[in-house]
Amino acid sequence: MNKRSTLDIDDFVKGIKNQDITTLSRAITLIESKNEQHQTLAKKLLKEILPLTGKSKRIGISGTPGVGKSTFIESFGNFLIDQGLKVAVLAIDPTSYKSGGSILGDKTRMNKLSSNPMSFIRPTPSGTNLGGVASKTRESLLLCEAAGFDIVIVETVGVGQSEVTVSKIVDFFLVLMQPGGGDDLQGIKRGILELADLVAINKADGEGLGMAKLAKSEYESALNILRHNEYWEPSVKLCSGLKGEGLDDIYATINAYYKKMNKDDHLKNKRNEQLLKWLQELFFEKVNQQISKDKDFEKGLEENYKEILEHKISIIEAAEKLFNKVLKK
Ligand SMILES: Nc1nc2c(ncn2[C@@H]2O[C@H](COP(=O)(O)OP(=O)(O)OP(=O)(O)O)[C@@H](O)[C@H]2O)c(=O)[nH]1
Ligand SMILES: [Mg+2]
Repeated sequence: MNKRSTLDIDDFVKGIKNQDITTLSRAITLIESKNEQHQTLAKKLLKEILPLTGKSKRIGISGTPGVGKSTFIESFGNFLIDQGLKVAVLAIDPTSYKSGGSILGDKTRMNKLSSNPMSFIRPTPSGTNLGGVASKTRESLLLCEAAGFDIVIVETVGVGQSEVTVSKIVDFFLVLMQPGGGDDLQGIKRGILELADLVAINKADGEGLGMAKLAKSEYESALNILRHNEYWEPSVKLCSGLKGEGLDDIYATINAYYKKMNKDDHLKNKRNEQLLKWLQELFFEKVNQQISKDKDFEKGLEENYKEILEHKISIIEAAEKLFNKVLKK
């Protein structure tokens, strides 16, 4: 078994180094697998390919359902390939972790891109928690980097949570907005705006152009208040994923961002901070898993719950008691 797994790993590493898409796809399946043997292999693989990572531009793209993400990525991906770049797209679909569904159907909306040998499109699997899904996405991103992709796009539907997680694994966060939506800048929209390194008002074509221009100035004012990074000022652009317009401007902005962030190691520092946060998150995830399995925790939870209901103890006292019982062992 040992010999076989060593062999497998060598094949995987060789394939990834040779930028072989089939191997990349199999490698992502391996890291997504819940099988313990696969997980051991996956850990080895990730360690082996780590020296090959770090060279891609990691771009997050988010926006509410129907804003035109798939259409935009189809256009933008092909635009990037025309510039001589290799493009990978990893798509996090919240419905997939809620319902167990898949967005493979989306590949049909990215027809030209998905059939281009310079591209790689991969939806994330269904999972039970966003942290877990994002963790796999992060590892998939590293695999894509090692396999020689210049740009790795992580797509997520902006519904309030997943985009925060994605912003922790990418360098640059592009938020797509629709015309006519600028007047209700609260809640989700506001939250997502805080993460944006660039806002693109999509569907700025045909009859929508006037509205898009209006939305642009509204988002510009909103960004003025939100400004979130001392090295980079987010701006607002117009684009049409459908017509393939405004893509060069967006690409130029992304390049300007990298130029600025690469100066004085800002990008390196950003990625290092992201690593630290991931380490913390993974650690707490482990602690969580461990405690959930703890019999004392289960029993203590029940006992304390009962006492709370009987007004014998306050909820804060109960939490402290439980903490002392389980964690101070
Ligand atoms: N006029 C115009 N319509 C667009 C544009 N981009 C997308 N659409 C239309 O908007 C609708 C939604 O586009 P999608 O690309 O599927 O949007 P999405 O954000 O991927 O949607 P979800 O996957 O459901 O979150 C489709 O009917 C598209 O044809 C655009 O640039 N201009
Ligand atoms: Mg879509």
